[in-house]
Amino acid sequence: MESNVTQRVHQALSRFRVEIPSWGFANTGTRFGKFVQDGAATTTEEKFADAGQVHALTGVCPTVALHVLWDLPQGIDSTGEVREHANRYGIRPGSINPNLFQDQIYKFGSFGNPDPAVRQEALVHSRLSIEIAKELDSRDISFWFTDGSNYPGTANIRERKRLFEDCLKITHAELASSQRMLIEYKPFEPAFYHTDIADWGMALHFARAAGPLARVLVDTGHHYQSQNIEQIVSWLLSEDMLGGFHFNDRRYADDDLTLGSIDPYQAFRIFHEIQFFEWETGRPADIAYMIDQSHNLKGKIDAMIQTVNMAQELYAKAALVDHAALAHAQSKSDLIGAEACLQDAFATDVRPVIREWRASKGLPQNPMQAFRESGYWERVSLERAQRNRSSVSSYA
Ligand code: PSV
Ligand code: MN
Repeated sequence: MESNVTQRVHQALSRFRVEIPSWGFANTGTRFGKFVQDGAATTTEEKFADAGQVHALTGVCPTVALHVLWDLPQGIDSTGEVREHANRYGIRPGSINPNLFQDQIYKFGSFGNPDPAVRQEALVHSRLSIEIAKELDSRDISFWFTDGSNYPGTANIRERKRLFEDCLKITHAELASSQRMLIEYKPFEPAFYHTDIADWGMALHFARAAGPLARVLVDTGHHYQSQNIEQIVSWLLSEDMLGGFHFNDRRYADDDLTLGSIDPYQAFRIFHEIQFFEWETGRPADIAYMIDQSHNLKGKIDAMIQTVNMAQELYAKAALVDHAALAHAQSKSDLIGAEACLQDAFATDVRPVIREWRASKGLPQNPMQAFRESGYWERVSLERAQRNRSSVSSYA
């Protein structure tokens, strides 16, 4: 491999870190049922143990995203245990995700609910989530709202927008100056007529209304078919408002498929826009890269390792774009030349250099194989099988 390629890939991999979600290790399913896995994590400790495996083998996932209700059921009182798990399994708590959708009171929304008592509850939970983040030294509190409505005319859309602005401002005031509020958008599901934060423009508006520490979070699965996500990313970067990503792939809606499994060129183009921005401005983009996938059919740890591999490959390929040549071709409207800069980089097989980089860091060259040979999954499957099998749920 050309030494320039080796050097660029090594530099790219050395700065690339990606957070993995605790919920990716637990049994989840579709609304039609769950296919339980004997080895799925059944406790927060087991989620840390599994996430720790992924980090130990890949070396690039030092943090795990936590969902407050799912991972810290006792709120602040759970933080002591979480810290112990972090020390024991070698992976730190990452973004804290408030849960403003699961409780029965949120049937008609949280921050957008017309009932002030429900909004108050949502504010209390948000404050608690920020406290938890402070306690765990987590920088990002990542807000995703299911708020919306299912039928025309049933919600006052303008009034709800105002309520959101108020609640986000109040919540933002609780942040320490070292923290950030990330606001995630999603076009639909679970609401099917209108969603209060349905797209990046709405998220950007709310982030600006909330205060200076708020940024937009882009979940790659949360777009309509064929939407140009890299353009959204470029716009947010140029406004200094891109806070982070939830990576996954999709074919139809928010399918939570493995990153790059359907359209690897899409994720490559996103990484390219970010690295091109960094080259042009001379400053690193302050972005939290996170995975948001929860696999029902693939082995959970396998799927996470596969995703991390893919993220590294696509990030490394994007680092091979010749930025100077691209800028020149763009300025001359040399379409073939400009497009070739992306295509050549994307076509480069970076896998041998990635293996070399891993070896240079004392990591297994093939983390998937190392995991499969470790016997970890077989061991935890035996330990956890009974608990998992008794948790099967259905609509009946
Ligand atoms: C919603 O679809 C979402 O993308 C949010 O980020 C949630 O926190 C996550 O999935 C898990 O349900
Ligand atoms: Mn998400």
